[in-house]
Amino acid sequence: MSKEQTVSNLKGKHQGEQVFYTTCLQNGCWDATCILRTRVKDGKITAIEPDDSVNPEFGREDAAIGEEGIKQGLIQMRPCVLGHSWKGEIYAEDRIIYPMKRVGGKGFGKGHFERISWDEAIDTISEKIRETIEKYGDASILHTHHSFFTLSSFPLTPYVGGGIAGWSDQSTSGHTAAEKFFLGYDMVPTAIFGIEDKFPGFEAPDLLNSNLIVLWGWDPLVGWHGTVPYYLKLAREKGIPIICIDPRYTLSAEVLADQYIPIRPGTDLAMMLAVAQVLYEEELWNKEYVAQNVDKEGFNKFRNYVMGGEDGVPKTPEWAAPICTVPAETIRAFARLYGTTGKVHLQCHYSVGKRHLGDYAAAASMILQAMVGSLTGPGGCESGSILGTPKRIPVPFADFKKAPPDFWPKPSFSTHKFAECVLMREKFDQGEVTEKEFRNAVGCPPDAPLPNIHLLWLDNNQLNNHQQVNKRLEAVQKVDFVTGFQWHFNSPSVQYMDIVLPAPNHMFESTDTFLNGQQRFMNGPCAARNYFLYCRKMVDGPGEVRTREWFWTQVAKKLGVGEKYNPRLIDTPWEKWDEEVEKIYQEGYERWAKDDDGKLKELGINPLPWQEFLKKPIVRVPIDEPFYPFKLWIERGELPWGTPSGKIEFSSKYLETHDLSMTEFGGKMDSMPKWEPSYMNQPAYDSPYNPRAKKYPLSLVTPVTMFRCMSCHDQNKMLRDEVYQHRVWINPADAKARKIKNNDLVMVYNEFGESIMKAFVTSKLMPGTTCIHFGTWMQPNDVKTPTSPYGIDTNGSCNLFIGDNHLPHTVNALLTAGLVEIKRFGGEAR
Ligand SMILES: Nc1nc2c(c(=O)[nH]1)N[C@H]1C(S)=C(S)[C@@H](COP(=O)(O)OP(=O)(O)OC[C@H]3O[C@@H](n4cnc5c(=O)[nH]c(N)nc54)[C@H](O)[C@@H]3O)O[C@H]1N2
Ligand SMILES: Nc1nc2c(c(=O)[nH]1)N[C@H]1C(S)=C(S)[C@@H](COP(=O)(O)OP(=O)(O)OC[C@H]3O[C@@H](n4cnc5c(=O)[nH]c(N)nc54)[C@H](O)[C@@H]3O)O[C@H]1N2
Ligand SMILES: [Mo]
Repeated sequence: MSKEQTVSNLKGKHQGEQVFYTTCLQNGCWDATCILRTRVKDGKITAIEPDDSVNPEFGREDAAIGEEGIKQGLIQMRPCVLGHSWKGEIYAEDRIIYPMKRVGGKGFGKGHFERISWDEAIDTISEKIRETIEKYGDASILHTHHSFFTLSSFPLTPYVGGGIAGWSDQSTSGHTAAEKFFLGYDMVPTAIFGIEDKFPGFEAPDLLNSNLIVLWGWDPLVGWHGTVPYYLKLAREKGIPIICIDPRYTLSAEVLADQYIPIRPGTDLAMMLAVAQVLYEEELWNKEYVAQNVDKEGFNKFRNYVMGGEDGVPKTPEWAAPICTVPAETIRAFARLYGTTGKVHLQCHYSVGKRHLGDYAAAASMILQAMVGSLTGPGGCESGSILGTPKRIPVPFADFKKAPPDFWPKPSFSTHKFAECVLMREKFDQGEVTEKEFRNAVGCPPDAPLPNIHLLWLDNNQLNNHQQVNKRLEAVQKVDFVTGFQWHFNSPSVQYMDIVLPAPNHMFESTDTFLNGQQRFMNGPCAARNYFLYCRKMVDGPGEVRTREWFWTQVAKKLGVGEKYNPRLIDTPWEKWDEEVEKIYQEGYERWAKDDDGKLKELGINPLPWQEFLKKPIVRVPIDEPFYPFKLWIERGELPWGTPSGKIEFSSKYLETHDLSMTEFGGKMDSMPKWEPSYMNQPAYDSPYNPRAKKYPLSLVTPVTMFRCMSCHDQNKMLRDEVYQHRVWINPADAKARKIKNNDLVMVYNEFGESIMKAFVTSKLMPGTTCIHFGTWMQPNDVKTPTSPYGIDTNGSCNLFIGDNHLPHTVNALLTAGLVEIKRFGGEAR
C-alpha cells in the first residue's frame, strides 16, 4: 500500500469522530491532572491520546519552548499508561451495568446477583438509610469513598445525619502526625477545606532550583504522574545530582539516580538520626536558618539525644549501619554532601510514613530539612505531604445552590479501623470491653459519638485495599446492609454487597463531582496549578448506568431533603439530567468569563464563548516564579509554624505536656523521633523486631505499580499479563535458600493470610525483603483453612498479610508493610 493510501485509509477511519478532553480525576492521580484527549465515534471511545493543548507539534518540548517556557510550566500534561488504558476498564466484559441485588448469600462462592430496577434500588436503599438512622443515630453509616480528613463523604449526612466521619487517611497519615506536632501545621484546613493558606507543596519547576534531590522511599516515575517526573528528568539532564534511598532498585533509581542507596525497610529513622549526628558533630547545620526557625530548647534536647547524652549511645553512622544496612561511610558521605550543598529537595514519601516508626521517620526528615535550611525557600521541600500549592488561576464554579449543612459529624474513628469498629462494637455491646478500651482501639475522641456502623457504603474497594483482609471480611458480614456504586463484578468488595449499583466511569461517562465535591472544572492540587480544564461527559454509560448525583437526588427526595440537597435539579428526569447539569456548568463559566474583578484580564486571559471554549476546554497561564513550601507566609515575613513556641520543634512541646490517650490518638507518642525498635514494648506487626519475625522473616513492602491505580485496572486486559505480571519479588539469596526459581508457584503466608502466586527472583530487591505490588483483587479458591476462612487467595492481594494493630498510639496507619514467609507450592494459580 502506498503511503498516500495508508494516510487516506487512516483518515477515513477517523472520520466523524469527535474530540473531548478529560483527566483521570482519580484518587492518587488528582495530584497530577494529566490531560486525556479522547476521540469518540458512534457513542464509543476510540482512542485516548496525549495533551495537545500546547506545543502540539513538538516531541521534546524543552527544545521548543526554551528554559523560560519550562520554568513557566507551559508544557503538555501527558498521561501515563493508566490514562491511556481506560478503554479496558470501560468496555470490560465484567462491567456492572444494571442495579443488582444479592440473592442466596453474600461472599465469595455464595449466592449470586439478580437484576433489579432503579426504582427498587432507590426504595430499598432509602428505607435502609432511614431505618439505620432511626435505630442507631449518628456514626452508623460509613460511606468509604473518602470519609477521612475529619469528614464523612456520605452525601446526605449534612441534611439527615447518620454519617460517621473519619480522621487520618491512607496516604499521608504518618506525615500528618509529624507535621502536626513538630511543625505545628495541619493540612486539612488548607488542602481540604481551603480556609487557610499554609500550602506545604512545591511547583514542579522549583525542582530546578535545587542543588541536590533525594528521593527517600519515593519512586515518582511510577507513582507520581504528570509534571514532577518530567521536571526530575530535566533536573537530571541539567546535572542536579539525584540520590534514591529505597529497599528496591526502582525505576526512578534506574533512570534518575546518580547514587542508589539500598536500605532495610522500616529503618529509615536510624539512618536519619545518624545523618543528624554528623551534622551536629561537624557543625554542618545552617546556623542562620535554625536561629530563625527552630525552637532552641528542642534543638538542644534533640542534639543531646542524638549525641548520646540521654542514653549513652551516640547515634553515629557506625551505630546506624548494622540497623539499616547502609555502610557507615556511605551515611557519613551522604550527611556531608547533604549539609554542604545548599538547597536540597529531600522528599521522604508516604510509604516510609505508613509503617512502624513511620511518623517519627517523617518527623526526622522534616527536622533534617530544617537543620540544613531547606524546609522552605526556592529549591527546598517540606518532605512528605507534598500536597497543596495555591491556584494560579481563578476557576469557574457551578452553583447547584445546595443548602448549607444542618449537621456536621464529629470524627469518630481512625479510617484504618473499620473492622475493629464493627467487631469491637459487638464486644462493647456485650460488656466485654469498656468504652475507654473501645475508644482507644479505634481512635474515637472522648466527645465524639461511638462508632456503631450498620450501613456500609462502598464506592471503592476497601475490603481488599486496607489491612487484614480476612478480618475485614469477617466484619463486613456483621454489617446489616452493604451497598455502593461499583465498576466490575469481580472485585472483592462487590461480593459482599446486598445491592450493587452500576457506577459510571466518572471521567468519561458522567457529569458528577468527584472526591470531596471537586467539580468538573479541574485544577489539580499541586505541582502545576497554572491551568484548568473542563472534563465534559462524552459517552453514555452502558446498560442502565446512571450518575451518582442523580441517584442521591432521588434518595434525598424520598427522605424529604431534596430541596436542600439539589434544589435546581430536584425535578429533572434522568433523560434530561446531563443536559441540565451542563447548563449549570455553562452558567458558572459565563459568570467567570464576565471577569467582574478583572483578574482574568490581569492574567492576560481572553475568555472564549462557551461553545468555542468546549472545543478545547483548557485555560493555562505561565508560572512567574515557582511556588515553594509555605511561600505565602514567608513572603509576608511571617513564620508558618503553629507550634506552642511558634517555631519548628525538634522536641514537640505539645507532646511533652499532653497525654494523647485522652485524644483521638488514644495512646502515647514520644516528643522526639527516637529509635525504639520495640516501641513502648509493643513491636508492631510490620516490625522486624517483632518476635514473629522468627516465623515470618521476610520484610514485605507493598508499593504501587505503573499498571494499576490503586486497585483499578486489576482486571484490565490492556495491562494485565501481557505487559505486567503480578509476582512476588524475592532476592536470589532468599530464593535459593527456599529452593525457589524464577516463575515458580509459591505460597506467601503469615498468620493473617495465604496467597498462591508466581515468584519473581530478582536482585532489584534487598535480601530479607519481599515485595508484592499493591492493588490486586483477592480471588480465593475454595480451599478453606484456619488462616484463610474464605479460601486461599490466588491473585496476590498484599493486604491479606498486613496486620491492623496499632502501637500504643494510633497516629499513623500501619498500612504498607508486613512480615511474611514464602515457600514453594505445587498447585496451580490463575
Ligand atoms: N498494602 C497497601 N495498602 C494500601 C496502599 C498501599 O500502598 N499498600 N495504599 C493505600 C492508599 S494510599 C489508597 S489511596 C487506598 C486506595 O484504595 P481505594 O480507596 O479502595 O481505591 P480504589 O482501588 O481506587 O477503588 C476503586 C474501586 O472503586 C469503585 N468505584 C466506584 N465508583 C467509582 C468511581 O467513581 N471512580 C472510581 N475510580 N472507582 C469507583 C470501582 O469499582 C473500583 O474498583 O489503598 C490503600 N491501601
Ligand atoms: N502508578 C500508580 N501511581 C500511584 C498510585 C497507584 O496506585 N498507581 N497511587 C497513588 C496514591 S493514592 C498514593 S497515596 C501514592 C503513594 O505514594 P508512595 O507512598 O510514594 O508509594 P509507594 O509505591 O507505596 O512507595 C514508594 C517507594 O517506597 C519504597 N519503600 C517501601 N517501604 C520503604 C521503607 O521502609 N523505607 C524506604 N526508604 N522506602 C520504602 C517502595 O519500595 C517504593 O519504591 O501513589 C500515588 N501514585
Ligand atoms: Mo493514596
